[in-house]
Amino acid sequence: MLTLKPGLRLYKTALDRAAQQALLADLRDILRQAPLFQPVMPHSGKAFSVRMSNCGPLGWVSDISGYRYQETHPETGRAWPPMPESILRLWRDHADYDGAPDACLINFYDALARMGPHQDRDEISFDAPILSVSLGDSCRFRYGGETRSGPSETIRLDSGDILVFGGPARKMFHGVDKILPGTSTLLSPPARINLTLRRAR
Ligand code: MD3
Ligand code: FE
Repeated sequence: MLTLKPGLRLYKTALDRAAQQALLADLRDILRQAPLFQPVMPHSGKAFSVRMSNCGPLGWVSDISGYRYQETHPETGRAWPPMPESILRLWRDHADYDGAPDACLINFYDALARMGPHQDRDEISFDAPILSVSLGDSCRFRYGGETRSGPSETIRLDSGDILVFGGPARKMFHGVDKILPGTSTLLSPPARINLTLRRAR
């Protein structure tokens, strides 16, 4: 475990190849029931380059009217699939927090997808950490301080890495600058999947 900043912990290759494949099998099951959707930005309606789905009691969605957590898939109208034990275990083993996550956002990146710098502030409380799991292609991940344009650093995230953002790191700006296409053979065709486990309520 590496502490990158106060509250920001990196567990390099927390999942070995077999664990990554087992988690991926669970995700394929989830995505059959809750297909990836393409969120759009509030107000502008401009599409995200990242496609998304969720599992757990609550899922994060974005549409023309805003960002929010909701209990159902925006297109099928069905409840999100439950969080599998494989995901709950990652939280228990790394989050250092009493209480289970109630939302797991699944972000799917093709070679050209990115996520601009932002803060995660749609959760009711900031006392719980956010845990992120990377699968598939590596990316250049940017994280910084309290402002969008303030000083920032980049690290490469590889398949199987886990990041935990708690305490003073919970409100930091962060984003995905670039996918490094073809750096992993886990997914075919090559892509990156990121899971973020949260307590939304
Ligand atoms: C730092 N996802 O879904 S994960 C997101 O790789 C998001 O898909 C990126 O940012 C991705 O909101 C980055 C790392 C991450 C997630 C949540 C955070 C970093 C964070 C919350 C607070 C601070
Ligand atoms: Fe985020």
